[in-house]
Amino acid sequence: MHDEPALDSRIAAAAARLARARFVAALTGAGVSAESGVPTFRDALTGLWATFDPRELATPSAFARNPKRVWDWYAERRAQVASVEPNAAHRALAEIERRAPRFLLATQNVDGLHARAGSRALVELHGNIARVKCSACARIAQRWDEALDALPPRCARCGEFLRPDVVWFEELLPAGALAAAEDAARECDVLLVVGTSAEVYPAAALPDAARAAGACVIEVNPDTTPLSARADFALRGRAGVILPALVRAAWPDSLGSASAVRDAASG
Ligand code: BV8
Ligand code: ZN
Repeated sequence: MHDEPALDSRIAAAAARLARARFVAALTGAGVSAESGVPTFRDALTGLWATFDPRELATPSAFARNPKRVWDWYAERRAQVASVEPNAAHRALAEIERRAPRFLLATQNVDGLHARAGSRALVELHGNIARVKCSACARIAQRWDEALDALPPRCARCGEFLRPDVVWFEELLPAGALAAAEDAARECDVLLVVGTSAEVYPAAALPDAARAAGACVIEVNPDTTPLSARADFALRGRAGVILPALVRAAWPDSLGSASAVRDAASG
């Protein structure tokens, strides 16, 4: 599968660190969902969104300027996320959670695919696209799947617009999630950094916090990122291929599990 011997031996060396780790943490970005068919942030927006930079749409000011446009963008993303399945990378991270003595997964993704793959020790740093909350009183409304006449709908309590329960640029992350991710970065033995361009803060500061605390940083990404030169292992390839290979190398008996066999087969 991996014709570069170098990559196999680096996977084996990284897997050895993973197998003996007391506490494994992971930070994921849009790249981990790419093989499920969810476009990453850097993949140019398509269709009627092609003219927008996602960072333009994911801001409080964009919502204030044109709530319907922002709501429509999220409604389209929500429909897409609901139509796809977790992939081998999501499943491998759920397997690592089962194997490691202690584990925490911090994701920047709002697609909910990690939870659907079975991850439980999980914090969503940027919220979740399946939840809706009031833009004023923050009451969670869970109404997005109803046929909605006026878009966006209004809060039953205060009448203000509802919005996706995600963190927009210039908004603070959920304090608990960020604190849990920062603690894990400081205390873990191994930090897996998977499918992120490591450019959006404060999430992008977690790998250096882990390195500073002596953790082994393993990056999985087909491309180089600002972090690659500082990672202990920069494993070049798609997460849906590299992560199952890491699991098999770290826990050879995991080969027994059905998902590992299926992943091996899917290659
Ligand atoms: C805040 C939710 C206080 C919404 C998102 C310090 C320095 C500079 C700037 C700042 C700073 N601190 C704060 C800022 C400002 C800003 C920021 O970081 N700006 C950046 C652009 C420079 N941060 C904020 O605003 C944060 N809030 O700081 O509040 C404050 C208050 C007022 C004023 C200032 C500060 C809030 C940030 C959160 C924003 N919300 N998402 C939604 O999803 O709609 S961010 C969103 O973009 C994602 O969640 C993610 O975080 C980011 C996209 O990055 P990635 O996930 O990494 O995806 P990307 O497409 O970029 O890359 C994909 C990668 O996958 C690539 O590397 C590719 O090679 C790889 N890949 C592709 N295929 C695969 C693969 N890898 C593996 N396998 C594959 N198959
Ligand atoms: Zn309200």
